[in-house]
Amino acid sequence: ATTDNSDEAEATTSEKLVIGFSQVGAESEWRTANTKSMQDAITDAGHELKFSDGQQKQENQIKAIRSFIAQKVDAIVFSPVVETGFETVLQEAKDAGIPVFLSDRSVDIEDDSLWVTFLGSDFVEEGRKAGNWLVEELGDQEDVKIVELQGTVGSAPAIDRKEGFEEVLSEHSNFEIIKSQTGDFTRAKGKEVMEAFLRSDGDNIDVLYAHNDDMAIGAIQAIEEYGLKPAEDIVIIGVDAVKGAFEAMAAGKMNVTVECNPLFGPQMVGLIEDYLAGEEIPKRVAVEESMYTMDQAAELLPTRQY
Ligand code: GYE
Repeated sequence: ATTDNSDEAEATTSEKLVIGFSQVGAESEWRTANTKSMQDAITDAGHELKFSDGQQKQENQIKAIRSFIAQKVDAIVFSPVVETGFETVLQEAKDAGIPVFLSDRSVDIEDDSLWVTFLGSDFVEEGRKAGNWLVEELGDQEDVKIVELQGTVGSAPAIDRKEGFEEVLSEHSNFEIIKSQTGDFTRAKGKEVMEAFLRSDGDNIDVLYAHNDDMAIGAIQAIEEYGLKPAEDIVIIGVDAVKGAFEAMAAGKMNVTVECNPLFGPQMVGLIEDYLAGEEIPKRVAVEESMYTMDQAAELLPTRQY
């Protein structure tokens, strides 16, 4: 009977599950693609989805998880807007015997028994990729002045993308980050903060490092309105590799984007099914991704899925 494990697993996984998904919000193209990927994967697998959009607010996410617990869902997929402050509610889920699967963003919590696994990208590595590209590109230029548009304050991707980027630049004294502020991962905020950067530092800015493409795209608008040429007067680096970035690159307005793949819904559903079928799954699962430049944009644009 012990060798018959696979049959048993199949019998268990073909069961219809009720899955609660507490999503961050709808702040970016990346997020929209991620939501769709997760929704499709859950319903295509024949499971029932209970979806909650947190509107980038921690308290909404805590409420959503409590409601999933009250509804006795089989599993919770949770994409935490910020890293800290979720201990209590995750303990409540654990006490109720409901497994929590961290999706996209991780938490900064000592007790890692409060969640089953974290499936997401390596944001520090994305920051390093952005930094390494810049060093390759402008490494021999003197006195390179960078402005940084950070993601949501306290979120894993904002903290880690800053860290990875700074780690690389710290070894090159010709680079200086002269301004760094949050644009909350949205186009509107990216534009607004870039306008402020331009007002104070105008023609001194050589490079924009934006923690996501949406903020970069908002900033491109601000740069054009200010009368400068994005990608020429100011080098523009984004993260995500969403369609909007490929369009901007194909139009010669953005230099590079580091890929952060949001299409891991099927991978997540696989992990949930495996876990509930009694399989052991790793604590950390990575999403695969790459990096794209302006000269590749026109060719790759039609094939981009998000
Ligand atoms: O880069 C950004 C989104 O957590 C990886 O959140 C995600 C980030 C993504 O708003 O566009």
